Amino acid sequence: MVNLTIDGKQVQTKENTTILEAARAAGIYVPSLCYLKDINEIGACRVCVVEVEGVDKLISSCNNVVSEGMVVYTNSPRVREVRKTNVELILSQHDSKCTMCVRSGNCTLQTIANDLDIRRQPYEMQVPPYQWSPRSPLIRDASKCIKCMRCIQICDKVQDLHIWDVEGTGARTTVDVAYNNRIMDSDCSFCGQCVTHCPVGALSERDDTEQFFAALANPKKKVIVQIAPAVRASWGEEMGLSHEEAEVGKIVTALKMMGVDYVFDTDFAADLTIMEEGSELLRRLSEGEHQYPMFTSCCPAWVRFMKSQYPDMTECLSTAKSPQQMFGAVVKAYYAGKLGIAKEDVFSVSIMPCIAKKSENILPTMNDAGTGRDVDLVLTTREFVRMLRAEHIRPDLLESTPFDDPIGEATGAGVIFGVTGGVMEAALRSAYYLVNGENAAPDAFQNVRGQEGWREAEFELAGKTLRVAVASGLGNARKLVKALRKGKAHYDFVEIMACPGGCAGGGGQPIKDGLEQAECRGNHLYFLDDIANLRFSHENPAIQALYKDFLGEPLGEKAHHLLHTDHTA
Ligand code: HC1
Ligand code: SF4
Repeated sequence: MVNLTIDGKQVQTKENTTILEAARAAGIYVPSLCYLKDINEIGACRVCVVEVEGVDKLISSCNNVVSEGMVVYTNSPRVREVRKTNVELILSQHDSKCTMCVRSGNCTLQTIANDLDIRRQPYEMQVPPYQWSPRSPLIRDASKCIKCMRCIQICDKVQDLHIWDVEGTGARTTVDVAYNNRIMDSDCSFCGQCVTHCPVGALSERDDTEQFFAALANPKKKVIVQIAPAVRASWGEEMGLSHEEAEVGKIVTALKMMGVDYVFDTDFAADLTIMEEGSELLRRLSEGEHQYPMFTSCCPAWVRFMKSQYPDMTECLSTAKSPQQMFGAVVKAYYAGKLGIAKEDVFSVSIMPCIAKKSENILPTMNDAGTGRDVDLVLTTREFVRMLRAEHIRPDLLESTPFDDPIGEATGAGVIFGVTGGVMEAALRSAYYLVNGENAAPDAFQNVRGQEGWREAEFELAGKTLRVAVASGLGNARKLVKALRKGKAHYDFVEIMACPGGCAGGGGQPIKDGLEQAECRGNHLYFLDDIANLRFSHENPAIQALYKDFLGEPLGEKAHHLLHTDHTA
């Protein structure tokens, strides 16, 4: 242990602890901007500077460790002055139009500048211009970038994709897509992890809310919205609602108040995915040994990653489309008719915890109902929250409304799609039934739960040992795929989600700078599964009715046409 003094307080901490961590653990808050624990500890912004007795210069506290007898001042007059100057210099290269910024009210730079009582700009302004393709699902505004390097590090260290790099020199240094590439032509998965780890408004999703309001205002359109599993565990965060208060039924009410015609649950389509993917798995297992496992295909960032990094393995992806796309196809090809609407008059919207879904819905193959696009518009959880604000809807005053029939019904198995391991668990529940003709206990497969980035389990199925693995975060996905290619790992079925923690930690989710929320949101989804009336996808009566009335059999001709893709686009 190491003993030191911070702001006159005796502190004891483990060796190699940074001064910043030691101070914060002792209840002394040192502000920081570029710092991200274990990911970005480079002292670039110099907001966390502290004074150490016997050391001439102020030092950054995020990347200097404690030593025995050290005497630290975190807020001395010298520290305050230098910290303020450092922030003023950052602001001199930052477009500080906070009133129009997507992160206003949730921006670490704004908070720090306010806390430091900065009211004027003493330095000459040098703000780089905004130049970016408005078509990209992921937007970078160079005029907001503070060169903290967090996006570079998240993409390198967590997602192992290396999309961003430093560009230019001196005052013109900025961050851009590496090798002068354009984001749309790069291997970016659009997972959005760089967005959720940006402390300011430099990175965001493309804002598509205007298109939503335009569709609502169009009398010819029936607007049908689906809500993804993980959205229900996060949407209330920015509105100050607890998990218990932020019932999914309040989202339904709010959307109806905005003028939406029908609101359905993507969890229904997750149940449908299980029927198709579970059947596909059993068929594959019956074919005997394969070199590689079958991979889940519901995460579009993972599918994009696979296609760009390991194109020779794309055929190992399940052909099942994601629940979002299955839903879009079924709504237009089938339920529009049931509701007495022409499919061309349906405007199909999804609210997703994800940015990559904005690139999935425009793939040319995602047009199985023949209207151009099965899902017309994808909005993130953050965009939904912004729409609530724009409509002046106070969610704390809302009552809950049930999802619309007949495809509002879903099971606990569908809910846990939103957490890492959930797709696997839901699939195993139904695969067991399909093989044995009876259910296992609903929690029989909970060994696949957890936050570890790559985990594995074995289960007995059809008299054989089924080897499964679950990974989240593309860096973990790459490690797993590499192990498979080297013959160091062998599995039958693998679930991969691009974002750490699964969709609960998705790139379109509300941002709490420096705090990872995926585990807490995931636990809420497990809770919702636990209290659900139905916990097996194959027991969903709306799914049974859909097969009986329309689809026929899982993997049958109609299902194949509407619910599957070969991932060639
Ligand atoms: Fe997901 Fe999925 S779970 S991919 O994370 O399979 O985005 O929530 O909607 O499509 O169901 C996301 C979440 C979501 C799909 C489902
Ligand atoms: Fe990297 Fe994901 Fe950001 Fe793309 S969206 S740059 S893959 S972190």
